[in-house]
Amino acid sequence: MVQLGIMKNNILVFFLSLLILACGGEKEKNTTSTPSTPIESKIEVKKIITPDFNADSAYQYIKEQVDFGPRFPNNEAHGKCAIYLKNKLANFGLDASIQLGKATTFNKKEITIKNIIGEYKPELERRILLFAHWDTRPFADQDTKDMTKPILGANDGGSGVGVLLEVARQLTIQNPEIGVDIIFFDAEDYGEPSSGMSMQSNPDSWCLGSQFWSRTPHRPNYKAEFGILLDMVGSADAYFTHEAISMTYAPDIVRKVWSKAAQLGHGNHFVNQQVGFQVTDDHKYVNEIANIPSIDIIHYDKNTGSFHHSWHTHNDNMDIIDKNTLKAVGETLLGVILDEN
Ligand code: AHN
Ligand code: ZN
Repeated sequence: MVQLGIMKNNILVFFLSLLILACGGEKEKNTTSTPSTPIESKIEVKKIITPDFNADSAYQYIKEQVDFGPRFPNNEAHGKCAIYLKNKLANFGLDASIQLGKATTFNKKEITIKNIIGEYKPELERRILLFAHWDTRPFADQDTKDMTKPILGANDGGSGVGVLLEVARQLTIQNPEIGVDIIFFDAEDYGEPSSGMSMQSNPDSWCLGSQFWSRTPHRPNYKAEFGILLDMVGSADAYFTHEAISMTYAPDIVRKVWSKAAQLGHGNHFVNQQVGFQVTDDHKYVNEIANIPSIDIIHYDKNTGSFHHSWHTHNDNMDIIDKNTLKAVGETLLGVILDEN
């Protein structure tokens, strides 16, 4: 009996040992016998995530601006829209303020500048600056009729702001750990009309709000790692090329933004092409006076070598705004910000 007991035990030990060996063998196989496993695990596989950006919201924010009517310095709609924009930024959880300034236009009008500022995570040192102008042109000098009447500026004024408002909303939802400042510059579009052969008689008559802010930023010694300007980013099939001032001051940022766009499938809008197109726009002053390397995402028309055909005409209304373009720009911008996170 005793012997049988021992035998039974021996058999049990034997089978147990087999089991342990089998399991151990399996384990070893997993860790050492397939040499490709540890090497593979060292390769960082970066998933390309398409950030949430709601083009319907951006479209709605453009429409709400346009519904005020033409919005140029000193007019009533301009005052109302300034409050609307500040409240939007505040409601999305940003620290919102209006910077006031004075300027004289090319035609000797004294205007009050209202730059609208939203600070996301103002306590963080590392910051990105996003900007667009929010004022609209007080005349339609590129039109053939009603040239002295102001335009609605759905694309030129409304579109960049609409996209940035939706970016602001998404920031507070997606909560990246990087500071972002959103500035809507005033009085960009009060510049002297070009006459005759000269394309630009007085470049410094444009961009009065960004010139003012660049000399006296909302915080003394304000710094951002880089800046991105949106201008006329709402038309169907918008075509963005490497603008020349952007390439002079911030070529790395141009490459960063255009490659993010390509990664997200928006290479049809963000085209890797430099066409000698140089635009006196808000980024010029942010680069040259505030010393923040900044780029301009601005529509370029291949056929005319100018802007969208609705530019500074009464055709610049909601009819030309396209949600696909808003989505392409918004996703790209958010993608760039989240990569800095
Ligand atoms: C000039 O025509 C000097 N600058 C074009 C910048 C602009 C006007 N963007 C929108 N409207
Ligand atoms: Zn304009």
